[in-house]
Amino acid sequence: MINIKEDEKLNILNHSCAHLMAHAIKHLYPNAKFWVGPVIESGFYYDIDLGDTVLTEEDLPIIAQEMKKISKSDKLIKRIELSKAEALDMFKDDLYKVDLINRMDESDTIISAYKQDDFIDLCRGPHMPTTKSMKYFKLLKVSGAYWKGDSKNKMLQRIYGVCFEKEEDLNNYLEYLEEAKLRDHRKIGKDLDIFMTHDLVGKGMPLWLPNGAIIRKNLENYIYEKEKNMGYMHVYTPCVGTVDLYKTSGHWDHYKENMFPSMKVDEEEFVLRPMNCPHHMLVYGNQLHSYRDLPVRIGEFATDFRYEASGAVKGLERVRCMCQNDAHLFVRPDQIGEEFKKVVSLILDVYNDFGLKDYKFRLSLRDPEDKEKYFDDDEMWDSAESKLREVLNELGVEYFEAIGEAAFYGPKLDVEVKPAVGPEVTLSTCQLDFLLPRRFGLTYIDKDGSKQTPVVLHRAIFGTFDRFTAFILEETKGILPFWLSPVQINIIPVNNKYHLEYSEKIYNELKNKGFRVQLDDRDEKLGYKMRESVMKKVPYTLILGQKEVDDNTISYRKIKSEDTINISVDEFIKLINEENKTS
Ligand code: TSB
Ligand code: ZN
Repeated sequence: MINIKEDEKLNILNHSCAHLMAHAIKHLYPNAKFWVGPVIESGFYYDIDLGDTVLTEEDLPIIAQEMKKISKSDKLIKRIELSKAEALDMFKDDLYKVDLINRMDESDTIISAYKQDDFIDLCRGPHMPTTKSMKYFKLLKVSGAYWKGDSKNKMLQRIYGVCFEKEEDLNNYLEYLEEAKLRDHRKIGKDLDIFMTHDLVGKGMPLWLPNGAIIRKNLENYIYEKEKNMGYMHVYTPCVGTVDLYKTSGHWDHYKENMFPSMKVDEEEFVLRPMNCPHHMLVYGNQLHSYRDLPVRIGEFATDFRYEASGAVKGLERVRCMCQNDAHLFVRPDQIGEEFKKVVSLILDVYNDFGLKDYKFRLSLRDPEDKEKYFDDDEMWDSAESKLREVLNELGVEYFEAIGEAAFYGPKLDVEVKPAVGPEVTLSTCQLDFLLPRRFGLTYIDKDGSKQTPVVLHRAIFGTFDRFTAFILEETKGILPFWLSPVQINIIPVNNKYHLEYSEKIYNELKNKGFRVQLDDRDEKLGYKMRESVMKKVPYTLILGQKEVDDNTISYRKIKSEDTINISVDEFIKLINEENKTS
């Protein structure tokens, strides 16, 4: 989709539209004060202080109408240049503008403002020449936003909008937004009873409902089998640790703002864990290891807690309580390349099984100039980074490099995906780490009898079960592969009076074979039940009537298809057995 911020023309147009909106708001609410109104990837927003007035979606068309009026009146948009003193004087009654002016660099000797008719606003520009340029816009939503993003500050109101040069572009964009809304996993998750949230549990803490739990269990089984075959050993460890554990790992110093606050029990101080690495370090350290034992691969489906800002939490995609498909791979330095290759191959294998195509690999490297952010061992960094590149090239994987994005402890590879709504997120990750094993004093006995420190690869293929589920719900629009669907087969008797007995027989047969099957024997019309079956995205709907009873067959309709197919029960079982395979 188009990135408005990066398209120069659209950027200026949207910025000017933000001013047009502020202008209209000033007409409608003369006491309104304005904070900032930037252009973003999907249009623009403006943060506004309206005193005690709280806007709702219903106010947006009224504001839009006033905007149209100003637009039509074709007012010139003029640039005015001011000294800092003049600017401070001009906006002296507006604490937000004064704050902005005072934050400007001393080198900003000239401050610009833009004036259109009776409205003036501080702005770097540039802008469109007249208000008439902003004809095809739409105000999209309104929400609360703390001043400067700080929850201790006043809550302002943020109105989002978007503007295009042509009506057709606007309509296409709005259509795309409508479609994205339907694809949003929060909607699908609700429609298909996959997860819920509740204020009494808290923000960012979804509850997985039975349908969601079936998906998650199947994902766990799927990845567990793959990992087991690759020599992973799975463990269970507690989702708390003492503060000392996280001081040892370094998280307490470097990751504290992402953690829940600590709690005291007797004499011990605990934290909910944000990551599982420290626990897995201890598991590795529990035994002596020889160079021959490595790689040691310790996996866990592990619950973590992270403090995510309340405005950032989103369905299953960004949560405060999550379950990682985590593993820590302890390798000798000479095994880094090979092990990394196995991880990337596993990622490709899994994405292929799910038919995922829309993703990007990002290789995050250090900035060699930045000696502070990255631990200082150029040789180690160079060799690790070139090994990762080599592997990616060998596998023919397309990737882009992000210099200066590596973690303090090593380079990493992330898989970036775009959700239906909102910015890109990371799904899979594989991070090299030279430091953590040192902090925990981990060793292996090398060939010559000397003690050496292993290197660790942190990796999560699904990322978290939460985020992965969110993503596949959006990618598939809720039509999951057969093996993952909560209800795989829905049986509808044409007439309960005559066909229920046969339907029950088929139901039992399929159920006994281990399929997730449902019998819809409600007293509702056939058409209604069939529509509901499609709405619930059930892969196979069986319609059993007199013909099927007489021939001992079944008729099925596959999701996304209009055809009804009649086959023998055995043939049908063969068909779904095939579909039940995960790859
Ligand atoms: C891979 N220690 C490593 C681990 O060994 C680690 O925790 N890496 S992480 O911080 O990148 O998290 C792993 C994955 O969890 C991410 O790639 C992302 O897919 C997922 N994730 C991170 N934060 C959230 C969140 N708030 N909600 C849902 N999933 C998340
Ligand atoms: Zn880790």
